[in-house]
Amino acid sequence: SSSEQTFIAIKPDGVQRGLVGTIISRFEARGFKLAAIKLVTPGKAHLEQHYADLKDKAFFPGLIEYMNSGPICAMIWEGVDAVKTGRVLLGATNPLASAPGTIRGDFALVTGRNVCHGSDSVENAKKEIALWFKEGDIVSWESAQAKWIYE
Ligand code: YYY
Ligand code: MG
Repeated sequence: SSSEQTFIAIKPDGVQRGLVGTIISRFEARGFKLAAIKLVTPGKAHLEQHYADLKDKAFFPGLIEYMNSGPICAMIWEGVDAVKTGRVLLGATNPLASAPGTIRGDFALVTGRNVCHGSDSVENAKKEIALWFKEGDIVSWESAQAKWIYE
């Protein structure tokens, strides 16, 4: 679909393992444009809201503890089909099912330490962006590369 925004987060394991630059590079190199970025420890209530759809799952408490265990690099990436293509760049939820070349397929082994988050639909991307960012934190800018990336 046309140009859209997605919410991508590097989870505490990704930050601790020094993968912030690598993950940013993959989105940049693909042609996506960074619209917002911050390093945050938002706390349990915020993380429970982010994963509210999963609150009845057995893994939920562990998931929240893991997400609350260190800083998260929260980002908005923008471009054509950013939501679906962002998920392709991340790989499958279970890293063992992720193809090499994906972030999880290259840098993770288990679901509970899968390094990164990406919105799964345009609707959820909008919700997540609103949860993680204030409007003033989101930058609208024209990339000098755009004419070389888009026809
Ligand atoms: O969107 P995605 O992150 O790929 O998976 P979700 O089904 O939304 O689950 C969110 C998050 O929860 C996942 O990235 C790891 C964790 N999780 C888990 O620990 N164990 C599972 N069986 C499923 C998900
Ligand atoms: Mg999800």
